[in-house]
Amino acid sequence: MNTRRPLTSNQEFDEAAVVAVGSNLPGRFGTPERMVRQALAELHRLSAAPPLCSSLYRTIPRDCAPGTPDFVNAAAMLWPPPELTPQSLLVKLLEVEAEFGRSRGDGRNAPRTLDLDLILWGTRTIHSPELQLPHPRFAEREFVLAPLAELAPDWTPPGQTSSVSELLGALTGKDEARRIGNRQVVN
Ligand code: PH2
Ligand code: MG
Ligand code: MG
Repeated sequence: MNTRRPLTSNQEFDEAAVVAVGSNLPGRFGTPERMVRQALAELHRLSAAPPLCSSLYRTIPRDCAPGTPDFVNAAAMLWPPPELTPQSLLVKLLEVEAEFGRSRGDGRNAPRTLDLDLILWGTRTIHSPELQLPHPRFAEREFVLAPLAELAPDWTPPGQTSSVSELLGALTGKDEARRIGNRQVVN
């Protein structure tokens, strides 16, 4: 069972890292849906408290070549242990991608077995070539906001003046993300 409740206090958000999870190629654990479920379970290792995991969504590819398969997307909130920095968490996410058979060099936004993007970490702001926090485009992406709105609807992330659910509401009508599964059981 996922024992954490949806977050309500900003103090909790301040310590939470948001990881956007995506897959649109089958891999060693099966379909993209199974890849995402397995990845959510794997993220447990990178959190000092049980992660909060969203439902899974089937989403229309954004900024991808014509014919790109639909994605399965989800979001997880982690409470990284104190020894992890944003950079070292990013390295660990890339390691998990590699374990899940992610190949790089297939071109921009090519189909992938697993994509783990560090989107937000509390109020932290980072602008380095390898990592930008908050992720510069997360507020335009239904495939990120729809799952995140399940976990932290009332959070106003750094750099925004609207809550996650308001940001999502500003995008609705495009119908790009459809929920396909229940919230992940992680414990
Ligand atoms: N990821 C991208 C580009 N486009 N579209 C959807 N629907 N889902 C994604 O995860 C996604 C995308 C780059 O990583
Ligand atoms: Mg991505
Ligand atoms: Mg990525």
